[in-house]
Amino acid sequence: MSRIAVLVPGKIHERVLIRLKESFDVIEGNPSALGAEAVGKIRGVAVSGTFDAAAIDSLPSVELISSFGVGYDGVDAKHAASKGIIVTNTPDVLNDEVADTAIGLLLNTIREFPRAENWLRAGNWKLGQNYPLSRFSLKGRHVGIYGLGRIGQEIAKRLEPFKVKISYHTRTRHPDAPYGYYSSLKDLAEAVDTLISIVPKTPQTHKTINAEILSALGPDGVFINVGRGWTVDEDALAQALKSGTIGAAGLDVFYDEPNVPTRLLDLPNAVLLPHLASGSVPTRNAMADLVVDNLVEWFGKGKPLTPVPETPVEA
Ligand code: NAP
Ligand code: 8YV
Repeated sequence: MSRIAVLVPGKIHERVLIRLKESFDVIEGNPSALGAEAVGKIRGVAVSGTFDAAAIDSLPSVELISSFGVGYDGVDAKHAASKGIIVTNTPDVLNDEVADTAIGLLLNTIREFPRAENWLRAGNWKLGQNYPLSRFSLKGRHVGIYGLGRIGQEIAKRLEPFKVKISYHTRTRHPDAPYGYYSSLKDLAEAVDTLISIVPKTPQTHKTINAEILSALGPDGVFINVGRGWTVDEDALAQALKSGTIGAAGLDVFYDEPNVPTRLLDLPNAVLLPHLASGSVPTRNAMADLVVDNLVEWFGKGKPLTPVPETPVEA
């Protein structure tokens, strides 16, 4: 008996391919290179990155699109839902890794550890010099978290032992959260001196970190982004860092990855990482497993494990 066909349209974690091949007929590459009969057999997709409306429409028999990553902004989930097609993502299994990265990036940005290491490697220490004292300290800061979802909550929990004050902005208040709530991002930015962004890429979050918000954060302000580059007006951020409108920034994500603007690369007060917040072997393996397990569960038991909110089935 022939097995169910699953399309892998582009590059994906190797473990996804290995595990998929245990249960499915895996078709790799662009479906436009396949004949109509082969395309018609594809019932599942495993994708890392983009799968737009046209790609969805090109597969007449597709039932489930399993997306690698918790952010599924590359997949047109609304369009899929309108056709009764399920989209799944990989929530929760990466919360700890991403929250740990946010804390590491925050400390690197505030205490300048990457710059200090470069200074040591350049031979300055043995010349009898001392690395300059960092301008900023985490001690006594008021940290605002923009997005208190699965990952934002883990970031907040990790911040508690640092004895900083913690506040947040989301559209929906979390009455049980022991942190200050601000119903607007502007009010949050005015109240805090440190802002961590961990919101998804949506039409509502586009360039919401703009000149006004950065100015509200102030000259001692530190901005950290582990959410999506889409959320930031990078021109305004580079200008704010250069002019001293804010003090420093730590960024794991960028507007047009992997293109990091020169105006950010040139700044000494920006710590820049290549979108690696979930990038450890164990966490990426767990994400890969969840991509495959969603397909296995759907085709085996008729119930996906982690459908996205737009999708027309209950979790
Ligand atoms: P989540 O559980 O869905 O949480 C999202 C949070 O953002 C919620 O608190 C939500 O609250 C808030 N939010 C959404 N839209 C908002 C808006 N317009 N204004 C204010 N708050 C808004 O998602 P998650 O699992 O924590 O992941 C968050 C995002 O992090 C992902 O979507 C992904 O883009 C990014 N991410 C990045 C990496 C990386 O490698 N750097 C890794 C993992 C995830 P309300 O709905 O109440 O507003
Ligand atoms: C991944 C992420 O790096 O989960 C997300 O939303 O941004 C990261 O964990 C990405 O999805 C893999 O390409």
